[in-house]
Amino acid sequence: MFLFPSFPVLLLSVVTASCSETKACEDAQKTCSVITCGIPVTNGTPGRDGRDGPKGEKGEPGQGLRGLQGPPGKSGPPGNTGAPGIPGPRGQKGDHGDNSVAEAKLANLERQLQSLRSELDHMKKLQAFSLGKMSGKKLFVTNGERMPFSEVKALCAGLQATVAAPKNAEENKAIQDVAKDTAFLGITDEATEGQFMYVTGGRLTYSNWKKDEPNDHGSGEDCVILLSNGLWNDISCTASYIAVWSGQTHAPTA
Ligand code: MAN
Ligand code: CA
Ligand code: CA
Repeated sequence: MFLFPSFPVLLLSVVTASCSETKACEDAQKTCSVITCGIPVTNGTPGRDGRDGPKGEKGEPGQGLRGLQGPPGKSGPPGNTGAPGIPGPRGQKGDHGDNSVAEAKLANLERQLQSLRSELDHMKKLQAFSLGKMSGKKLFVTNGERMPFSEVKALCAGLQATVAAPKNAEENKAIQDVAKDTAFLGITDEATEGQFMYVTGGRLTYSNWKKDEPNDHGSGEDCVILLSNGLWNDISCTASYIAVWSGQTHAPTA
């Protein structure tokens, strides 16, 4: 509302209206010294529109009909992994596995082994008694067969025994009595000629050579025999003599 072009007109119209009575006019004169009461005039033409006022507050929701629901939106990204659930209930007891069957068989085998060990110990004592030959802890045994030295070794290995080898006069006599004939001893000089060793290892600690023996006669004599008189002679390993071995007092436990 621009007052400038018609300012005097407006002032006149306002004041004119309020000065319809003398008292009011006088009051107006106290505050508006510039204005003088005058003759009433007709209203001027309305001024131009003023500037837009400030934005009003948001209105209440409308009362119109709600539109149809739109299609579902796209799926959102996956959420984070949730916490583990509580453990499930305990399952029923399973069947006996093969392990228990194997364990039962093993326990049975161990009982049988124990029984066999006891029986073997008993038989060894009986044999020792029947032979009447015991020299210390060694028990000399023979099957009375003659064979080359290689077979004597193989037989003894199969029996987890060692070829008889006397370590003293007492053992020499024990072997002599068991064999009843010329027998191989577990002694050779196959490794180094002239240096007789036990087949189990080690240099001789006892010997009972016949006079002029060992002589490595002929093409070579690397084995040793116990003659029926108890003396020793070196002889060819391919010749055949009685096999005598010494077993252990107890069977190995493992
Ligand atoms: C004789 C001696 C022994 C030798 C045998 C071989 O008895 O020479 O030393 O071992 O023959 O048969
Ligand atoms: Ca020899
Ligand atoms: Ca000889």
